[in-house]
Amino acid sequence: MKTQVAIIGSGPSGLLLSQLLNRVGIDTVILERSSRDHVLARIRAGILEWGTVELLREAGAGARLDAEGITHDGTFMTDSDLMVHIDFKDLTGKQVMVYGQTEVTQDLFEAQDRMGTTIIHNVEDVAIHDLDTTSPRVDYTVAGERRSLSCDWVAGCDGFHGVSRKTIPAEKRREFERVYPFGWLGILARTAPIDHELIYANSEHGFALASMRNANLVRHYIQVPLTDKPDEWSDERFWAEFRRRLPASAAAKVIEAPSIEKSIAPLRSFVSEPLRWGRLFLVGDAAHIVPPTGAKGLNLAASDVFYLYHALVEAVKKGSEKGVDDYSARALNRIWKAMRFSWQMTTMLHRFDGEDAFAAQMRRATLNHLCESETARRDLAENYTGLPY
Ligand code: RFL
Ligand code: PHB
Repeated sequence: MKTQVAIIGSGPSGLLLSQLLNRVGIDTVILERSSRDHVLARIRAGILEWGTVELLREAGAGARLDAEGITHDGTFMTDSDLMVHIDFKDLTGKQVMVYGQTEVTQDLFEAQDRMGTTIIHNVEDVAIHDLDTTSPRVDYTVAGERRSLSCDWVAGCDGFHGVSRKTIPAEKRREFERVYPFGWLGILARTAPIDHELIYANSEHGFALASMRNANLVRHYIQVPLTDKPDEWSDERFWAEFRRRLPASAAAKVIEAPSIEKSIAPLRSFVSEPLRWGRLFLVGDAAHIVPPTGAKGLNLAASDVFYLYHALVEAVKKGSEKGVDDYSARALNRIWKAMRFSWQMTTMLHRFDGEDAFAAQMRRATLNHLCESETARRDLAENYTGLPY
């Protein structure tokens, strides 16, 4: 089999890149390790920057998002009973949209089906070869049969545990990492959100986030030790701890319901440089991970796709490799700023085990400063709603 761009992974990065390329007549084949049902069962990100919304529209996958997505003009940050509203719209003129990653992925799969793109699921043992030539090759096994895909370019959209990043020789990669000493326990439940916007809560008992998917579906999180297991957290225990971390006025509005999903995700900051090796590009989680506190994971995947899409169009349609040469530096410039913001939000809102009394005062002072300074609020709003591409 032959294609112009071989894409490894059908998460949001792989699907969005493929969809944008197909729309301008560039041929792709996607190789995915899991089944479609498995990809669609993953509950992950929930907040889209406006740049992501616009890119999904440009890809022809914006109709349901425009009908069902909930636009948010701001968010709340709290420290015990101290509460500050960050009014994105007023401070920056920008908004964000509540629309789950599961929905984004489903819309992109459907758009790709309409396009007739070849997406091969349940592939194993993907191996990328000849990246230093103009005709690389991707070998894989499906239904017990070894096959080969010849291509001009390879997009590594296969997430943190994929093969693409590891294909770049270790001595040519530089990795930066910070692992946080806690995780997020998340639940999904059919009940009404506490407020019309998200609440990021810091308290003496740790962090909590009140989020949502729609008017009758909430996604709530609490910070937990990495050693905790989801089955140690009954619904009753979760709701009690969640309420304890919110300001009293917000806790009073919590309407409990049974969880329909419960999982723990570790928090990590990670970047691997460079994002290009010969004819291979790393995109999204294959190249970088952010802690979810800034809601940047999915949005960074979208901005990487934006840069790579334009670079590949320039290379394939105009024969200029300037864009592909610049891809790594352009994407990393934005990635590092989102890394900084996500790290800062994580530090500002979480309790670290064994911390001293000074740390809690620093968090409280940051919240107080946000309450009193429009400049501080605007800085947060500018980063949260997404820096320009
Ligand atoms: P994905 O979504 O991980 O997709 C990668 C795809 O590649 C496939 N794959 C392979 N295919 C073929 N061969 C191989 N060898 C392969 N290895 C892997 C995988 O099966 C998968 O389908 O990466 P992508 O597309 O770059 O998208 C990035 C986003 O998914 C990610 O940034 C966010 O979901 C991060 N994230 C969150 N971000 C937020 O903004 N808010 C959140 O609340 C949030 N929660 C999360 C998250 C990530 C999580 N992970 C990765 C553990 C919760 C979790 C649990
Ligand atoms: C979510 O709704 O899953 C969500 C929202 C905001 C975040 C992280 C996760 O910062």
